[in-house]
Amino acid sequence: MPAVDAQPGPFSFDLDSTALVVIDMQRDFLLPGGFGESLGNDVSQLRRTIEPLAALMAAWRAAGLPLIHTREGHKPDLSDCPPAKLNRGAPSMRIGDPGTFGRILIQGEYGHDIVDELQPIEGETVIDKPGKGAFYATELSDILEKDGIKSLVVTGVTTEVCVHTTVREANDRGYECLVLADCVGSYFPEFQQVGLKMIAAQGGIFGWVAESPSVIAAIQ
Ligand code: TIU
Repeated sequence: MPAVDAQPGPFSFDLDSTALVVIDMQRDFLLPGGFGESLGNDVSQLRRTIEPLAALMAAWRAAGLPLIHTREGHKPDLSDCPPAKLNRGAPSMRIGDPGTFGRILIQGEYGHDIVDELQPIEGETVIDKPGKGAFYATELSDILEKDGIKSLVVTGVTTEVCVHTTVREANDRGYECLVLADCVGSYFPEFQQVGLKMIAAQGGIFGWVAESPSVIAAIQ
């Protein structure tokens, strides 16, 4: 059973029951000129994850292990977007409004899809989720159960929002979660730092934290 150096201690996982989850690496969040940047966010804080994540995904695929992508977004008629979410933010910069890369966070739009460098390949699961967490109103739980998955290696954006919501719930559902510091990103450096600390504090209160090169070494 491979083990990697992690906080608060070694993370052991079984190759037969571990999935890599790549959360919301979408153009709307990551591309210069996109929705995220138009809200005043520094997208370079997220873009630093693309290169290490591409290397990790290549190694994960070479090892023949399951890879799950998620995308945050909504149906074109917004029927799956609660008013509490829709009415957030400056008018004209809300979900469904026209943005640089199509209607903001709407399924089928260019901006809603995953960045070119990290596009899914045939056979990989893509979960479209209306919430921050990857379990709410999605088929993720059924897929993990069907495939006998017990551990998750979690990557993507943003650390304190969709990554945290997903990992917290995965932990409650009984999954052991390893979050990779170099493959998760926040627009806010202080949230990145404290967001990672929160996971591994108190003896790993809801997960473990490591760096991707140690996972790549463990699966080769
Ligand atoms: N994917 C994800 O984290 N969605 C967000 O809206 N994150 C922000 O930090 N805004």
